[in-house]
Amino acid sequence: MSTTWHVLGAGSLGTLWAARLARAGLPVRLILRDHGRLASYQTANGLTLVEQGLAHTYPVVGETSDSPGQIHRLLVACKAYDAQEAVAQLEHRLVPDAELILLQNGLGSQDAVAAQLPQARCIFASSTEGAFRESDWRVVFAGHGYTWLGDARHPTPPLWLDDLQAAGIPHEWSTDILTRLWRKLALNCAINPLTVLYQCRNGELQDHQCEVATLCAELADLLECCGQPAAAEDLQSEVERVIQATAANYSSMYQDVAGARRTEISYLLGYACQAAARHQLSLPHLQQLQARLVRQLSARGLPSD
Ligand code: NAD
Ligand code: KPL
Repeated sequence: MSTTWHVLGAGSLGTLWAARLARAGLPVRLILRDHGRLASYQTANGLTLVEQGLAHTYPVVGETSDSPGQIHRLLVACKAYDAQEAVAQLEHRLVPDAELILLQNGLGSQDAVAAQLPQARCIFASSTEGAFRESDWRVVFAGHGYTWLGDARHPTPPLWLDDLQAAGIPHEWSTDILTRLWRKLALNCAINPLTVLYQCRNGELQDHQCEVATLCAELADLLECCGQPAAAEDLQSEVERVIQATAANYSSMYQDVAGARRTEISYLLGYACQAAARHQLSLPHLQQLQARLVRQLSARGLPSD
């Protein structure tokens, strides 16, 4: 009998994973915020995933953090700023050697969760898949991609990667997951804040090439200083390539701001600036960028952390 996949957070990525695991006949349970959300979910008859215009509903069982039953495997699919508290609410149900898969973007939240649960195995993930919530309990699979998973402390891949294979979740076990997360953080820092400040699509950053190049140079210095030279390699050319390849898109941070949602700034630019300060590295443009972004978020009445 397969171990149950508990999925914490019924948002875009949580639904995308839960629906595909359930479709493959694997045992999945969805953990919702509270009894109100659970009651709402129960009237919907399951999670709906829309793929290439076709909608399918999967009757995944819902529960809340105070439901009974131990948790052996937990997919944490909430935003970085919610991860620590969401996991804390479940601590009493986690077996000592539980496995957690942390899907958060940026850096900082993963270490915080791992420190909270020293006996658990925390697997960090970095995903290029894209999904968005069309309405409650209904998610659109918007962009095919890949998920890299890794554990900096134990390089042995877990056996349950077979479940991901069976569920058709494209993935790869990575022995350098921190490098991947740092690289993605650097890309996000070079692109996302500028799209908010200039209120533009990614492609319009081609009109701000000098500013992008200056940020990339500072980010590369930071990566080197943080012991991540591989993440610094050809950073500027990759940023330029991503800007071109995603020219018509709005960045995830732009979309959060446009939707008046909290951003993950503290786990992206905030994390980068703090790491620079720890290393006494002066990165004036990155720091200025953070100050401008914080001002912009505050002016819009959004949290700046
Ligand atoms: P989301 O906001 O759509 O979903 C998060 C869900 O977690 C929400 O439904 C929220 O209610 C729930 N949640 C928060 N606290 C909870 C708690 N205590 N108990 C139960 N549920 C709780 O977020 P998302 O877009 O799925 O993003 C999740 C993470 O994945 C983020 O770090 C994001 O940057 C990253 N990511 C997202 C995408 C994407 O396409 N959506 C792609 C790559 C990476
Ligand atoms: O990941 C991204 C995002 O929008 O968050 C890209 C497309 C790489 C832009 O930084």
